[in-house]
This record gives sequence, C-alpha cells and structure tokens, in this order.
Amino acid sequence: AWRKFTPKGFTTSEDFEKEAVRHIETTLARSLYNCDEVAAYGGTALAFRDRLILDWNKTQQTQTFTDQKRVYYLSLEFLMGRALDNAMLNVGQKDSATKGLDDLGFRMEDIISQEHDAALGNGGLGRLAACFLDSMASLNYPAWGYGLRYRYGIFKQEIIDGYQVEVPDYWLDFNPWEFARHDITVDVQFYGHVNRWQDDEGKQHTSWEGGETVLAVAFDVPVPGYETPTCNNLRLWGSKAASGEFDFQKFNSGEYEASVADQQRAETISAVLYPNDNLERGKELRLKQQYFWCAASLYDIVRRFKKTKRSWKEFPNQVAIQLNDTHPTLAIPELQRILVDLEGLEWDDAWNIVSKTFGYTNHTVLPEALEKWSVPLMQHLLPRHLQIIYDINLNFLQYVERNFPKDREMLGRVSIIEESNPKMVRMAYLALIGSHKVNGVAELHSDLIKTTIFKDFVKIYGPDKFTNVTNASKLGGHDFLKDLTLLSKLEAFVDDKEFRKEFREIKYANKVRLAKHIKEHNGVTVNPAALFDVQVKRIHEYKRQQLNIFGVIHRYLQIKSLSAEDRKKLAPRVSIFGGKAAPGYWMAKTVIHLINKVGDVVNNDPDVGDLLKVIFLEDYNVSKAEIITPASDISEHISTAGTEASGTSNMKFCLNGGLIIGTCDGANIEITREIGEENIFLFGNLAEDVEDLRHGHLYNHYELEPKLAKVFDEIHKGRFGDAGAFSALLNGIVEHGDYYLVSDDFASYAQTQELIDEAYKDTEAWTTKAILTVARMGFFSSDRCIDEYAESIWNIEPLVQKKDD
Ligand code: 26M
Repeated sequence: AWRKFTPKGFTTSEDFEKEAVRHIETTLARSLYNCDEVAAYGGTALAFRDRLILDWNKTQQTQTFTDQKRVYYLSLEFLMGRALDNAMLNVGQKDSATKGLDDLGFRMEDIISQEHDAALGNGGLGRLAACFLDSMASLNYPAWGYGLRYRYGIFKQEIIDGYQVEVPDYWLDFNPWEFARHDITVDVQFYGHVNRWQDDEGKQHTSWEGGETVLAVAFDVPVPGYETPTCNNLRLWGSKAASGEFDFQKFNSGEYEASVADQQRAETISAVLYPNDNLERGKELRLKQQYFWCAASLYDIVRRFKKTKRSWKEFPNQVAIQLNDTHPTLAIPELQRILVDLEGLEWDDAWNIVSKTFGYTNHTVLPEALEKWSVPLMQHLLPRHLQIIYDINLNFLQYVERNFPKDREMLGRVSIIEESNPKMVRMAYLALIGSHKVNGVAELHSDLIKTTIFKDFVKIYGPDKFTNVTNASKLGGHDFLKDLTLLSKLEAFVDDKEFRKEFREIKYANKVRLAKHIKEHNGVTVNPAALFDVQVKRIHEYKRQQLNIFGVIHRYLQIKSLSAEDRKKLAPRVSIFGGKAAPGYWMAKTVIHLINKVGDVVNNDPDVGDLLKVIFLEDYNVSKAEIITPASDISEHISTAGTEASGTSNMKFCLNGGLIIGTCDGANIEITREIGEENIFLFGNLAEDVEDLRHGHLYNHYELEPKLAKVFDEIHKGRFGDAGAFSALLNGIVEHGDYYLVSDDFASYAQTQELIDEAYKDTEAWTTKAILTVARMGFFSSDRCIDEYAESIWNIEPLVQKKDD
C-alpha cells in the first residue's frame, strides 16, 4: 500500500527498460548489441537496487533519529538464496520488468536464474536467519543482522559415479546486492597477553596487549520488507590485514613474502563457511571467525549507542542482541570486557547490563553438536576473555553454592569449565548464564532442553528464564499463496469444485516443471502423475535418509515379487532425495552412495517401469528448493523422535500443498495439532521411549525387523553393487546398537507408506487433505514467529515510517 504513495523510480515497462539499459550501458559498460543474459540480469538487478537504496537510506536515517530500541541478530549463517526475485516481489513492478525484458528479447525466468545463490549457510539454522531478516523488515522492526562475508559459501555438490564431490562456491564475482563500506572498519585483536595495574587512586585496571590485529571491513546488504518502505541492513564483516602490518613494517624492511603471508592469513578468517551441520570439531580458525565477527559487531553496536550519549544503564533498553545458537557466545565476555576494561564500569554493574542484553536460541540437543572450546586454545587466542569467563563462572558457582549448599555434585555439572583433559569451555552454559532468556525452537524441543541439557539450570534460575518460540517459514514468490493471514479463508473453498480443480492443476504444473528438471539433470524420465515423494535436507544419520532408502528397496523387492497383472494395481511413485553431506562425514556420504546405486538399478529395471523411480538431485540449495518444494505430494520428516529440534522444511512443504510423513518430533507435533491428525501421516516410536529402546539394544539381544532383514540380505548379495561399500552403514544397525532406531521404526514406516499409496488413489480425499493443510498453516508464518520474539524476548516495537512527501 505504501508503494501507491511513493512512486519512486519506474512504474511502467518502458521506464524499467530505460533504467535497465542505462545501467547496462553505463554502470556495466556493455554495449546493447551484445547484451547477453548476464548483462540483462545485471541491468535488471541494478534498476531494482536503485529503488531499494532510497528506502534503505531513509529507513536507516529514521531509525537513527527515532533512536528507539533495536535488535541485532547475530548469526554465523544467513542462507539468503537469490535476491532479485525477492526485491521485485517486495518493491513491486515485477510485471513491468517482465514485459520490459520481453521487449529486449529475454525471459524473466532465465534472467532470475543468472544470479548466484547467496549460500552463506548450512541448513535450517541459516535459512531461519534469512527468514527472520525478511519478517523483521516486513513488520517494520528496527533490526540489523550481523554475520561474516565468506568468500566461499557452502560447497557445491557434484555427484560423480554416485559419490559426493565438493567443489568450491566462489560467488562474489558480480554481487550487486552488497556495498563495501571501506570507511567502516574495526581493529580486531588476537593472542597477546593481559596486563594488570593499579592507578594512583588504587583502582584496579586490566588491559589486553600485544598479539596481532586484523581489520574487519563492513559490507552492507539491503533487506527489504514486503509492501513496506522499511529496508533493514545486514552487515557482513570481511577480514583484511591491518595496514601497518602489511604495507609498512615488513614491506619496507624487505620482508615482502612475509608481508604477503600475513595478508593472506588475515584474509583467511572470512574465507570459508564451515560446512558442518550439527557437528562441532573445535578448529582454531573457526574460533577466530567467531571472535572476529563478535568483536567487530559489538564494537559497531557500542559505537552506535555511544553516539546517543546515554548512560550505560540504558544500554539494555536500547539494544537487544539475539544469539543464533552458541556460535556468537563470545559476544558475552566481549561486551563485559568493553564495559569493565575499556569503559571502567564496576564488574557487577557491567554484568547486569550484559545479562539483560542477550537472548540465546538453542537449535539442537545432539551431544556432538554442543560447542566446547579447549581452555589452552582460548588461553592462547583470547587470554583476557578466558579470564573473564573464569570470573563469570566463579560468580555463578558462588551463587549456586549459596542456593544449593547440599548439592555439591551440582557445581561440577553446571560449571562453565568442564574438568576434562584438556579442560573445555562449555559455550551453551556460558550463553545461558549470560542471557536473560533462553528459547528452544519447537514445543517438544523447548521441553527437552529443560529436562536434559539444561535441567540443573531450571532449578537454579527457575522456569521463567526458558521459553519456546516455535520456528516458522516465509512464503516466497513461488509459493501457493503470498499472504498467510488469508490462508484460513481457503478453508471455505474446500468444497468448491473449480477451486479444487485449479489447486490440483497448480500442483500438477509444478510436478511437470520438476520432471523437466529431473530429465535435464538426471537423464531419467519420470511420470508427473506418479506420487512425488521428496526428502531434501542435509544428510545426517539422525534425519534417517537411510530409513527412506531402505523403504525404497523394500518397495522395489515387493514390485519384483508380483506378477505383471498384480503390478498394475500398484501406485506409481517417484522417490526424490537431495542434500549435502558434511565433507568429513563418511556415514552420510555412504547413504548418498547407496541412494544413487539403488537408483541405477531400479531406474533401469524394465520390470519396474513407471512404478518406481529413484532420483538423487545434485546440489540441493535455496534456489533448487524453489522448484522442488512446490512439486511434492509427500515429503519425509522422519528423524528419530527427540532429535530434530524443529525442522522448517516440513512447514514449507505443507504451505505448498504437500502432505507429510513424519515422526512425532520437532514441529511435526505442532503441525499435526494445527492441521488435524487426519491430514498427516505419523509413525514410529515416541521421544519418551527412545532412551529405553537404545538401552535395550545395548544390553539385550535384538532382532532385525524381518522386512528390513530382507532388504539387508539383498544389499549383502551385491544387488546394488559392492556390498562392502555399505557394510559400515548396515553394521551400525545390525551390530552397533542401531542408535537411531531404524529397525524399531521400520515396520511402522513401511506400513504408513502403504497407507499413503491407498490414500493417493483417492484423488478427491487427497485434495481435501491438501487444501485443509494449507489453510490451517497460518501459525507457521515467520511474521508470527518474529512478533513472538519481539514481544517476549526483545521488548521492541515496530517503527513505521512516515509517508513520503
Ligand atoms: C558448528 C561447529 C563448526 C561448524 C559448524 C557448526 C554448526 C553449523 C550449523 C552447527 C550447527 C549448525 O546448525 C544446526 C542447525 O541447523 N540446526 C537446525 O536448526 C533449525 C532451525 O531452528 C531447526 O529447524 C533444525 O531442527 C535444527 O537441526
């Protein structure tokens, strides 16, 4: 609606053309007569960028003048995908541009696909951060994101002979969406030593001296809201050698090579995104990334606050900082250091400010994902921060001791320092102790953290420090409907014949589009009338892609056992997989290999034909998700109960008119509550039973589920290539305790898949389920989610801009 009052820039296809051509000829210095799709993309992006920038400047100016409380979202990952389509959707005028491009001889779809994904994230956590930025802008919250400007995002995945191969993702060649602010820099210090002294009045001082300095340079990315003039900022830090270190000292003293090496070492900090998802490996460079980014962001936030000349007491009234998992936890001791060492506040006054400022979101209970850093490493890299962490811990443990004098064991359990060899800093405890609120990301998950990893802390702080904010998703340009508040109105159309027909036609068209993609990329012809069964997400044992592929093999064996006559009664299915394995995660890579081998056999078996196809889609990412998600009939969210904190693609699939098969885990439970249990296919053991089942595996003899045993026999016989390649995968289940309960859940899974086959045959009933699902998903809008954070954690208000004159 704001657009109607603020007709800046072009509003017709002719005006768009003028702007795009001007940029192609001048900004890009390309002559029109050899204008290719790359240049047309550049011209289009720059034309829309101009419109964003005006809003962006205005928004930032208004936020500065109004000076109300702001929220800073600290995340090492922002999985943004492509920006142009989003900019067009938010600014409006996509139709003018489409028409204009058509006049110039281009198709909008081809131009959009020229853009490189901004793939600065691994999976759910990074994608959530991107959705949050979008909603914070759409709802007019004064909010900034802070992250790292990786030169290489998540690797590109190639599948060669059925194996994953990683290729670097260099994405910055031409990025019109970032603005280098070479004048906005921060010196970030590493290593060195701590100095303590007393001044003339006897006051203690502490300073951190020596070591090396790396320069953080700001790169700003505009974040436009949907149908609002608010345009927020995402500030990404790039690392550079601090001048002085490079050009003067060493360069002039003839140490040219050493100075180049210094420069490269500095630039290495922001060079690459660590490609682990839910796994912590304790690498020094990762810790350097974390401190570099926390220090630069905190300096920037404090600098902005100091310009207002307010007293330090007011800091938490002006600033909320949200920690996206424990990755930014060093921001806590860093703010304490700034206040005590640099600004001269008393420890307790400073700590009061710090712990009112931060909120911490936990995204996982998997033990291997909980961040711990070795004390010797921290001592070496961040000597002053380690001292501060010890002091925070001392104060905390004294408080615990006073309040729980009888429970001596508790002190060791809740200490920030784990007394192992080497000693370790438990980042989740530090994040919790230094924050005023801790939240989980779905109801079950928020309950689980209170009864497992943070159990003692509920006793210490009481339950009110802990809360739940269920994750959510954003509806983008390719989705069924754009306005989630209108979703519920759909329910009234569930019996409308015309609507039902159109609904099915859209789904079918989306499946045709995906079938075309599969033909082009996998060389396999799939029938768009078949049931499309999709599992796309990071490959991880807890997400159980192995359960899915074993189910596919089971289906294949069943088809093979039937007569040609009986086969005709079966429902045709396409099983579609996609997702990246962390490069060092061998079990996950084995699962990818098995899926591809099964595909080779099944897709070329003339007995099977259209009844079953198995597809692995290479390099699953945000822009591919835009093609895959709307084309699914069923998607799989089948983690071992209690392991998937929330999941967000489950919501995305439902919002796009697909049904889901899932376990009682993460947000699946709340999705069920919203859409009705008759509209979802749930199966498997419950979270409360998992511990006992695992225990039983370890201490009693256990039998493999019989149908699964048959599947394993066929793999052993070499039906899908050399069985040796899969022995670790099978042995984990047969001999090593089946930690993820694949066998325990197999019968229930296979049976539920049969129910799905039957349900899909009844097109009318299926359509009803799908429509009701979409209509009842309003709760899972990221706008709702951000309002909850704003109200219950950040205590901030929207800042609506005055109408332009
Ligand atoms: C840690 C150390 C070194 C390198 C990388 C990491 C790391 C990176 C990403 C650890 C965890 C990371 O992400 C975890 C994640 O994506 N969690 C998911 O968060 C989603 C949003 O809340 C949830 O929906 C998913 O259930 C949860 O798995």
